[in-house]
Amino acid sequence: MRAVLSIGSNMDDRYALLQGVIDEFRDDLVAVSSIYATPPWGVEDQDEFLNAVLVVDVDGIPIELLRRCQKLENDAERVRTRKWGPRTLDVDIVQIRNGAQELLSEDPVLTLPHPWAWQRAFVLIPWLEIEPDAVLHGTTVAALVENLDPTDIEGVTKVREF
Ligand code: A4P
Ligand code: MG
Repeated sequence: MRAVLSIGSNMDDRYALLQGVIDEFRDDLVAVSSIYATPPWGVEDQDEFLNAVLVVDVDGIPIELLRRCQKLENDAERVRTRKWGPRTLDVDIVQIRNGAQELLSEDPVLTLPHPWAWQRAFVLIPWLEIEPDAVLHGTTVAALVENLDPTDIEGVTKVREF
């Protein structure tokens, strides 16, 4: 299966934390976006984030991928203080596909696609960079980006490549 992962960090050595995710998935990597600096979304009184999106090709079932993502978060000694609050590392599964088929799940343990992705510039813009034809909820990611608030789009700035 193919999975689109969104990774983010706004604490400690943000570059190293994101690089650690790339290293973990190095054998499964299909594509990886540049690193973007992004203003905090949801809870605004916290530091700037670095975000990126990767596409991986993995075997196994979706919950195993979620556990792998959560292990990375735990290894980063992430402490959960508050929803949408500061974090050393966040690894979210945005979408899982089998061929052209998008997996849908309303299970709170693994909701697919990720419930907020469609309105998050920090997910959609890096994703568009690596999959210009991507589709989410039946809408192209390009169209979702066009519908974002222009200030949200401007806030997401490319910093460098991995
Ligand atoms: N979960 C359900 N579906 C998924 C999925 N598709 N991918 C469950 C990953 N996890 C999923 O997550 C809570 C629960 O979501 C987990 O138990 C998992 O089983 P969490 O990581 O413990 O809590 P959280 O991350 O604080 O909450 P939440 O709602 O997941 O926050 P988000 O959506 O991760 O947003 N602003 C910028 N600029 N950049 C960011 O990266 N990130 C967030 C966090 C907020 N603002 C941001 C950024
Ligand atoms: Mg999360």
